[in-house]
Amino acid sequence: MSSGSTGKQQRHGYAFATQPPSGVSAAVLEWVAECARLTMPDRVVWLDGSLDERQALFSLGESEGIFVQLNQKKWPGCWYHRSNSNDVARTEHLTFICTPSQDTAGPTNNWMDDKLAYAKLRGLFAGSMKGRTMFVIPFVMGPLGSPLAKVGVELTDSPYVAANMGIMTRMGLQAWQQLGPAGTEFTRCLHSIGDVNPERRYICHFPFDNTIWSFGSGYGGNALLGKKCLALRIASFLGKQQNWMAEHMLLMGIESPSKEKTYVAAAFPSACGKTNFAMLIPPEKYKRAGWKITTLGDDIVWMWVDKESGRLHAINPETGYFGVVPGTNSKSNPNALEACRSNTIFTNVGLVKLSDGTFDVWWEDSDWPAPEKCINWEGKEWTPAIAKETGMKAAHPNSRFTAPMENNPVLDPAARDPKGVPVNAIVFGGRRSKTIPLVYQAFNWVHGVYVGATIGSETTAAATGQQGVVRRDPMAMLPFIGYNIRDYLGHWFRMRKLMSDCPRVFMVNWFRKNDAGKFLWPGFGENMRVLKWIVDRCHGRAYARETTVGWMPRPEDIDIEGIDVTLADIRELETVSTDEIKQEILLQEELFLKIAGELPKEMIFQRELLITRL
Ligand code: GTP
Ligand code: SPV
Ligand code: MN
Repeated sequence: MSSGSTGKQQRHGYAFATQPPSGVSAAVLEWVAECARLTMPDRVVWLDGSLDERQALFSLGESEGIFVQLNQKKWPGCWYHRSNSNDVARTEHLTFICTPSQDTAGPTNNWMDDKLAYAKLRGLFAGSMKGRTMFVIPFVMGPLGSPLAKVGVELTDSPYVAANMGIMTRMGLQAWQQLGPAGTEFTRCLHSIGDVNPERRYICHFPFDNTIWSFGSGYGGNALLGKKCLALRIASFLGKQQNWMAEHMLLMGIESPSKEKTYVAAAFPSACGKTNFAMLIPPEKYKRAGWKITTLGDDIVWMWVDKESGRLHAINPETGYFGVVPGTNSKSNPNALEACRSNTIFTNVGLVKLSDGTFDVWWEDSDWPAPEKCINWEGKEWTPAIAKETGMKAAHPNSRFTAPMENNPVLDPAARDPKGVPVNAIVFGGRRSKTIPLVYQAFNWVHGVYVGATIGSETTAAATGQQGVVRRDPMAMLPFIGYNIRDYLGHWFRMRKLMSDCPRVFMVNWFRKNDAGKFLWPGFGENMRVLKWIVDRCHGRAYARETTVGWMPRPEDIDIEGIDVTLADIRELETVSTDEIKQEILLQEELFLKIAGELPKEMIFQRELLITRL
């Protein structure tokens, strides 16, 4: 390792710090030294989170061929990255919870004995950073000063990961301050891109050691360790012990014409509409009436019971959006598009060379006409003709933008408030072409937990594997629960006892199709019409009828003025077929059998009640 006499490493005129700043705790120094001895980087660089440094990370990445600068007139501060084509989604089969006992991980997680996992990964990490730079990335998840804010340190050999962490987390010197000069409580995140070989790819979590080791992938959820690994898997494990919750949810504010504010947290599985819902623009008529939607977060919430009010409060631990690109346009999600206008990283979209030699990006269903040609996510030449002939995509269906939340024109004023916001409603949802109605409300919290626990959803491109098959995805957390699902569900039931007033619970499905395979509901901004019913229910205003699955609006309770949806469509969308629900209960067995013998009794009661109602 060369530190240089000045403690700085020159890179394109910028000097990265090669010595730790003052105030870094001994525990951090020791751990970084230990990891450096294992991975043997040529140099260790201590990131401070400054803007100049971010620029230097991009320049360094550019010289390594992993970043391409986009046309700065059209895309100020924006960069393009293409990952290895075998490394474009989360790999759930290579993701492990590593503990002494398999029971801690439970039946839905891949488990590895912790000692074996350390031994195996030590072998992979040994010398893996030779000839490379190790970046020390200090970061905080959660607003500084929040009771739940957590410090993490990620060591990585990827400038792409470092630049992303700078957008997605509170990265930099403030993390050392939050930890304190004697601090020992931080999540130890070790990452190396290795040789990006799926055969040598492991994403390992050691919840008892507050440690994450990830090897062989540079893709988002596998490599930005503050996100799914820390803020969901490790955090859910901690939350169970400390009476709080880490959930795969968006968080949004709804202001009514009378300035009443309602906060909704919603759990939809990956690539099922969280980012879109969190940023929705109400239809013209609602805007005119004074309805406003604001975003607090689009992927993760941490929730705890506020001592004073006895209500559930929530924060978004992140500071950016790692969002699905294809389909993002000025009609579907103008706010997301606006958020991507500057200081954004585009990963695995099409790269277009302009006539002046600068670069643009393109993706399917964007606002811009298709280019004559571009380089697609696999690095191959793409043309509209090739696309037509072979079905080749310019952008990978799971291509992503990394955009700072500051760029969101409808960022909620409380988005950085350490006290969080009180949650009025929890909304569950899935991608279901049949069976599940547009919206219903659970009878109470316990029923709501059953509804969330039995979510089924058609799989998407966000994870590798077969797509479009219905799988159970409890609370949209199946890939992210950091411990035994039995205890996770028990925790949800138990949380009710800690609250004096609890959020109302709903289920939605934007994806129901008719027999011709066409979506019955227009979705996106028009989801406001469903949201209004939810908000009104929260405040005891809207009408609902009791059905076998829960409280439902009458068809006339969903406003369809100004959209191409008829009352008959709404009836179809809200149809609950006894036969289909029976089928659904049978499908739930897939989950129940896994937890057999240990299923929280509330789950069994709720299923019995549902069967009785049928
Ligand atoms: P992750 O970032 O993977 O957790 O996903 P997400 O839940 O934030 O999903 P996102 O909002 O990015 O939506 C993914 C895809 O779902 C989009 O590309 C849209 O095509 C589709 N989608 C989102 N909202 C709607 C909707 O209301 N109706 C329909 N039909 N499709 C939607
Ligand atoms: C998801 O897959 O749910 C995402 C993207 O939000 S990733 O960060 O890759 O997990
Ligand atoms: Mn997600």
